[in-house]
Amino acid sequence: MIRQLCLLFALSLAAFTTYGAEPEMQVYKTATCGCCGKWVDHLRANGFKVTVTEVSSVAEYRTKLGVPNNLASCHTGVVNGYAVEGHVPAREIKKMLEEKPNAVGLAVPGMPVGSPGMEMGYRVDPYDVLLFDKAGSITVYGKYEASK
Ligand SMILES: [Cu+2]
Repeated sequence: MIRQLCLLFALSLAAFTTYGAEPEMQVYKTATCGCCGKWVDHLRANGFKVTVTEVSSVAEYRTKLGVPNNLASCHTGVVNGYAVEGHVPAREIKKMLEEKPNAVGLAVPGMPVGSPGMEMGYRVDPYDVLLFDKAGSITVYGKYEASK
């Protein structure tokens, strides 16, 4: 009986630790980037454990992580080996961590108004969340419509 209880306890503990684990994200941004900080707040509010490194230029980290220049934005991050470029919503990042696609990462190129960290009143510009791979192919992973 004790043995069984111990096993049960060990199993539930294991389930809890894998289930309750927060995804850990490393973010590279410049010190003066306000919208980058707001995006980090968005990630933290959605259960990500974020470590921020302030750098003089994000470009070298972007290149190192394999993000193509035409998908560039203001900050770059890495979570579970995936690159995350720009104002990507937590929803698509979680979807990627769950589905584990064969890809380099996600990007929201530029800085669309209304994306997480880029809020400006009620205005929302349409934008796509893009999944990109090593071979250079890009697919739409999430779609956000403009506000009416
Ligand atoms: Cu930005």
